[in-house]
Amino acid sequence: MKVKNNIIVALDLMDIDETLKLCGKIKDKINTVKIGYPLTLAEGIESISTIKENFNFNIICDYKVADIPETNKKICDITYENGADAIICHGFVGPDSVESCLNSSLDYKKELFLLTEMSHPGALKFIQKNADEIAKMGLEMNIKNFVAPSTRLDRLSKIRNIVGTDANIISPGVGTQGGDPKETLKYADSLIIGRSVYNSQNPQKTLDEIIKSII
Ligand code: NUP
Repeated sequence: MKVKNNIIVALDLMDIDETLKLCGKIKDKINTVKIGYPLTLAEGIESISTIKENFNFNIICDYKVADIPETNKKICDITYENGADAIICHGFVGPDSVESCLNSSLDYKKELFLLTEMSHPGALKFIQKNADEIAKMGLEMNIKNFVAPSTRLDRLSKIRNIVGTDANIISPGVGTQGGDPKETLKYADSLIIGRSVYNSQNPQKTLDEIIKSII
């Protein structure tokens, strides 16, 4: 997946018309978006194909898949069938659950991102303690795509060291959560940016400023 300008916009709006309006404004600056439960639960799984048909963006479905293997397979299969180019799954559930997501991605010739450490403060309590092991597990499973936080550059850097330079890391927490775009791109391949863009009065200008700041 080639991410234009190294920016993935998180479309966490809960209305498809507003989402499409936003996509129209930013379509020349980016080619990859991420949708999650907010839009999917509000507007249905057709949100994926609606965005695809209108803008032909790469679409990452941030469903943080975290169930037993059999259920993970069902979730991933239906998400890829509906047009997702990639899915984000959780790693803390262990190798069998992640393998089920990976096999689904291979069946559909699509991509899978493994979430290692999360970006919010609560991640310190449980997931940070196991994030290195989660990243190592992904590497051993031959997973190529990872998610790691822009809010803790030391941790992002550590996860980069574990997964290696060949891996693709996308990093949330830029902007509203405090992460810095340029610093984050020292370790990550792409930034995930939500509220700073979709809550902006002028999303194009906001993206232009971020793009200028990372060159
Ligand atoms: O660790 C994570 N942190 C995070 O913020 C993993 C994520 N997938 N996200 C998602 O990235 C979050 O659900 C939201 O869609 C986006 C960040 O949005 P914002 O903080 O830029 O608004």
